[in-house]
Amino acid sequence: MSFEHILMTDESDDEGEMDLLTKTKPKTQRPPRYKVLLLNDDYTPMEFVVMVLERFFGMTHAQAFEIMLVVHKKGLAVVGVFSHEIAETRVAQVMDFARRHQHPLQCTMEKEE
Ligand code: TYC
Repeated sequence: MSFEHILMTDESDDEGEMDLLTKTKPKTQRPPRYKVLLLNDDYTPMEFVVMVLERFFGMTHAQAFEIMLVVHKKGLAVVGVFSHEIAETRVAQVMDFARRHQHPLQCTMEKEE
């Protein structure tokens, strides 16, 4: 558990001075999120990448085409942000699908922040 230190004035002090107290407040931990990244290469057909984005990331054809072009032009793009388990599954699904079709398409995950 992490704690947040808060500076407070002590009102029990009748001298009218500002005494600084430190309080600890339990901070709720949010589960970490993971970015799933798709990487460009020179060989995977554009239409295959579009199909991957539709099939595994629930994108429409138009959304998938747009993101595919971002990857093609910029080298990579974040295609979704998920829990560790979901991100791992999506990466495995993409890598397996690409391998079975003998395309060198690469998909990875990285912790957010
Ligand atoms: N650069 C590929 C081509 O010109 C297309 C491509 C796009 C490949 C996105 C991978 O993640 C990728 N055929």
